[in-house]
Amino acid sequence: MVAAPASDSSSSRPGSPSVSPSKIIGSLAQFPHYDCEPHIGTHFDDPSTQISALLKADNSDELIRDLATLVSHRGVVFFSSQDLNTEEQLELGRRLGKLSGNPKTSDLHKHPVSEDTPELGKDVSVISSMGGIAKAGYVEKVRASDGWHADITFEQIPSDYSILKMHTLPPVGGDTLWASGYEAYDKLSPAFGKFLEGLTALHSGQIFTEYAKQFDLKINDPRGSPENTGTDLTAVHPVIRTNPVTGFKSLFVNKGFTKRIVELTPDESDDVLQYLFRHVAENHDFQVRYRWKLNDIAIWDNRSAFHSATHDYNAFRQGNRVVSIGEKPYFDPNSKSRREALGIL
Ligand SMILES: O=C(O)CCC(=O)C(=O)O
Ligand SMILES: [Fe+2]
Repeated sequence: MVAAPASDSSSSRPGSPSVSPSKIIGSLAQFPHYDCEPHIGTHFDDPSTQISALLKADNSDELIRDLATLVSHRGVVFFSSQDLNTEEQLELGRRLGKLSGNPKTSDLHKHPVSEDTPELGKDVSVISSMGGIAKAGYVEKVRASDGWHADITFEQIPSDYSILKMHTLPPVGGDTLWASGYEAYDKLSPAFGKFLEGLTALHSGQIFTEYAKQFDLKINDPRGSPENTGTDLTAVHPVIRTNPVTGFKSLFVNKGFTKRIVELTPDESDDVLQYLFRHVAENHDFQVRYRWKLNDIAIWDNRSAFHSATHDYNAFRQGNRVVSIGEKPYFDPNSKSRREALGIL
């Protein structure tokens, strides 16, 4: 068992496990929105709702804390046509984590191989069709579902939230998909879920070590936490993780970075991981697919949602991503599944 460290008890976080669905939206209820799918995704689709205004509002701490809570419950939240600039995106990244209770030592992530562009700095990752980290390890003609991952799970202290703003889009294509880690857990049989709860898995960012070698880059260090240091981009995390904001159990292995379930034989590990990767990729009842428009923003919780880009276009596509660092992943044996906590049958 991987127990919750005392300082990270879910009871000191906003959004306790007993929160009712109508309370999840909190102070954001005043802005037009709808749920994209039953289990994942909420969209603030009216361009009069601007995150830049939330950041400056008198009750901005309440609004941003409620936004973090909403993202943690819904997996991903979309905002249409945003004027948020890079400085504000960085501010949002810092405040989402802090207001939802991440450790004092957690800051914005510096990607191991992010370029130090003078205009953007190392706290922003450029997500580009032209290359860079979004294309590292990408192979043409592999199954599109090969791309499912959660961001930077190879770090000792991985990410809580990612914020992606797309400023350049192809005329059609380049959608992104997200999948719910909560529903992925809830859709397993109770017996299989219990079996996974005792296990841990090795995550590796080897593709970025290779990328650094190929382009003669120095691995950035430290990367948003004093514990995210050095050039060994591997970490062991629980297979089922408790999200500290919601208190819900989530599946926490992903095709992009998870290599091995530590307690199983290599053959057992390969088969169980293959099953779980297919479980995420093939259950479109807990996925949402987002068709981007210019300057839209997606904010997701990497602790309990997976995502995958779609490489189906032949044009320039680019956005800026800010990733914040959360807490050391843990499994609280007393935590509930989402369906159990919300009373969803
Ligand atoms: O390009 C996309 O749609 C998503 C890329 C990605 O994985 C990310 O921004 O974390
Ligand atoms: Fe990603």
